[in-house]
Amino acid sequence: MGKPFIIGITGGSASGKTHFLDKLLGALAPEEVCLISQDNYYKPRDLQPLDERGIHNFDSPNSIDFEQYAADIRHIQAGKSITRQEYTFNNPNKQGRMLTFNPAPVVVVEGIFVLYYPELADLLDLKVYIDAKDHIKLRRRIVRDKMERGSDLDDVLYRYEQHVMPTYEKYIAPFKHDADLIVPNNQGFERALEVIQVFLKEKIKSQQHL
Ligand code: UZR
Ligand code: MG
Repeated sequence: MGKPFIIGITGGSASGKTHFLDKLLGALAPEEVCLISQDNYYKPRDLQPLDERGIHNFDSPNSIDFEQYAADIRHIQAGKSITRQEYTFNNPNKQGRMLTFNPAPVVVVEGIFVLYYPELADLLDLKVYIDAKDHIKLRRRIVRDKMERGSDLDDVLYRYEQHVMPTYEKYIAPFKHDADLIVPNNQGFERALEVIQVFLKEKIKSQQHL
């Protein structure tokens, strides 16, 4: 197998990164693609930064073990498998499963800081930024945090105003200009998704001839 093609997906929280990836991966065979999500590189909770009220700030770039993340991506790039313990969102007492990632012709690297850290950004062959209006992200975030992550509204709004937005303005939005493609996702991303799918399928095909 030749060198994998590494695609990075970033954008603000609740911009639709995970949803975009679900669709993208759904169009490829499991052995054709490997997703290494930044979510699994949160540091253990006792090492994550706290804000002035003593609340975990998951949106600080320091909450991520980006060195291990970059090292693991390089491993995959070199054709080796990696294992990583799954990060259990908002459930510190639950032990995450051990996950194994195998090399594949397409490797997807996804998370809010993948363009911010040069160690990560430099590994990417294509950088995609998913963009949505702030009020749409907030709406999605309220719904998601309630449904999937079990938070109450005060908690969601506190985090959004104190952590999510400041991080977005400082560490995410300025890097939009480093992206190769910006995908608007206020209503949907169907056509952009199709373009990227076709492109990746071509990449996979050309890898098979190496
Ligand atoms: P996306 N996050 C949690 O809710 N719990 C954790 O243990 C770790 C992270 C959230 C984090 C961030 N913020 O905004 C979001 N908070 O996950 C990033 N609060 O994920 O890009 O899918 O929105
Ligand atoms: Mg996500």
